[in-house]
Amino acid sequence: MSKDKIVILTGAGISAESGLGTFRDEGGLWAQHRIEDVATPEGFHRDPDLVHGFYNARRAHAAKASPNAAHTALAQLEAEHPGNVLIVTQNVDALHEKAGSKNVLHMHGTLAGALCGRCDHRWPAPPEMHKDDLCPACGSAATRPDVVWFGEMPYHMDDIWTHLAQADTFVAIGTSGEVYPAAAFVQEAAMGGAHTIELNLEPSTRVSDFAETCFGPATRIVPDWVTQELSR
Ligand code: BV8
Repeated sequence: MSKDKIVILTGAGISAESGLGTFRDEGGLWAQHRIEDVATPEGFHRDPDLVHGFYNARRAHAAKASPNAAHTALAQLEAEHPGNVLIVTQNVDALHEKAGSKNVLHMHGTLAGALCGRCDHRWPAPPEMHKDDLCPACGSAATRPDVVWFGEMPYHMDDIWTHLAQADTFVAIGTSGEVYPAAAFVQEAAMGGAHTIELNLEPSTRVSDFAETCFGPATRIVPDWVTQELSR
């Protein structure tokens, strides 16, 4: 059994078969809204009702969603692989945790979190958030979803760079490789000597950076890869 340190980056594609929309696929979330309007601080400032509505709908949808075979396979890998397994997810849903994964970093935040734009207080988000909600700590009407919008610094970046430098294997699952800094993780891991694998429905924009690729739905190719990894 290898004691490889495995770092896994997941994107919206791993949750697609759980019924949660991706961003850039046909009919995806960005097809219904412009990024600038719903996933930037400027868009939130311009129309907080629109942005709260966008995230309230996603929070309700995600709360009802169940993990699929890909999430479950990654939880099994964490439980049974003798080396360290870390999931860095771009996703704001909680499907990795619902599947049993413990070692998860949400670099773009979570739908389950609320943040005060005035005092930085964080608390569990209510099912619906509205622009007139008051921060439980400072009382300001400055509450927002605790997600990372475009132009904002993703969370846990120091930890993530350290783990990428130490990785023996880096796997990207269900991500188009369109958003930075996540899109650059494969190069960072490869520079540290990691073997790099892309598991995706179709080649991402960064496919040429990966040493190994496998294409198909995550619920098929991720369990297959985990079985192979655990038998090494
Ligand atoms: C930042 C919010 C720096 C929460 C999101 C170069 C360097 C650094 C930054 C930049 C740069 N160039 C541009 C930038 C700025 C920008 C950026 O990357 N822009 C892009 C559009 C070019 N990046 C940022 O602003 C980031 N911040 O860099 O800060 C900084 C420095 C100093 C000071 C301040 C800041 C912040 C980025 C975070 C933005 N927030 N989401 C939310 O609403 O969810 S990003 C958004 O896109 C999602 O969170 C998602 O995670 C992300 C990526 O999308 P994917 O997950 O890849 O999903 P996508 O739909 O694109 O693809 C799905 C894939 O799945 C496809 O490949 C498909 O084939 C596959 N698939 C589909 N079905 C299946 C499947 N695979 C398997 N099975 C299936 N069934």
